[in-house]
Amino acid sequence: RPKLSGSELLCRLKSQVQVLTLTPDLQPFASLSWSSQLPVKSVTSELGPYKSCAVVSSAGSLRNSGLGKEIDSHDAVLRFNTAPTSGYEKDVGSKTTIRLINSQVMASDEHRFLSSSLYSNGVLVGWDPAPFSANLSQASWYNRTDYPIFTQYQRYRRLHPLQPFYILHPRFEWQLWQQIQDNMVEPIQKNPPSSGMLGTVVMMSLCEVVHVYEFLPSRRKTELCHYYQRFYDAACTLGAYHPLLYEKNLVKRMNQGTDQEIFTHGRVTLPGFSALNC
Ligand code: NCC
Repeated sequence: RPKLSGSELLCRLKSQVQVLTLTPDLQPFASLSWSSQLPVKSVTSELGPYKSCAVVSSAGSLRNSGLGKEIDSHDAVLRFNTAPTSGYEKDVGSKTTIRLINSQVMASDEHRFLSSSLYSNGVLVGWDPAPFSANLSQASWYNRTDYPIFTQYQRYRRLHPLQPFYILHPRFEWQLWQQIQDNMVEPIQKNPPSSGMLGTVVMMSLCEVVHVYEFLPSRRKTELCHYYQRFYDAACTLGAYHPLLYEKNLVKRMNQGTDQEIFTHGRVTLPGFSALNC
């Protein structure tokens, strides 16, 4: 199979991957009493379009980056899981427009999802690793999520009824996974892409241009897992469960910025889907 160019890859992504969130009209939700708690429309028809966006990975290499001002200058900023801004403004900024959280964060007591103010700013988007090619039928995913996200979702919505809160459709996870696999020669593990990759594509569907910070590590590359924790593990940057290395390879090939910008700023520049002429 011929290796695709960066712009061919971008067009593939645009045509093959649909960013979709759960809505009350979808089965099995349509027949469940709490379905009215789900947003009526999918995330891409309710948010944006934004001009310029930032995706802030949680990587340890953000430490001492001084990127905070630049990150906050974007129209919308996406952050992940438990990544804080308070106390780290100089390096990661303080604006949070969207927070993408995995089901482990939504469901575990440790992260105080229901009570911590960390999650109460901006728009929440949750996701759970679904079995390969999952549809929404009872048998495949809804009753077999990795973590009990739907009970947590209902609780959270009751406590924060005005905060927008979406859940990614598992089909989106696997459409994106398929694009990663289609562009690799080796077979990759059948686990969904990391939050970082999912969030990047969510923003590509909401923004004209997307800047991703420290997903491709800069000269500050470190084994420090997160900028906000004293925990060292190279697998955070290179991947274990998620096909992270393959995701990064794909993003590298789609990058429209320079290698120098990656080296100095850990910054990748991707066009939003609306800006592509395919
Ligand atoms: O660590 P995590 O990811 O929350 O990081 C968010 C995204 O930033 C990118 N990243 C992070 C660290 C690093 N050194 N380099 C990076 O490129 C990745 O793209 C990553 O997705 C996740 O993807 O949801 C993940 O979540 C954590 C964990 O569940 C949450 O942080 C909550 O504690 C997972 N860690 C564990 O399960 C132990 C991680 O594997 C994936």
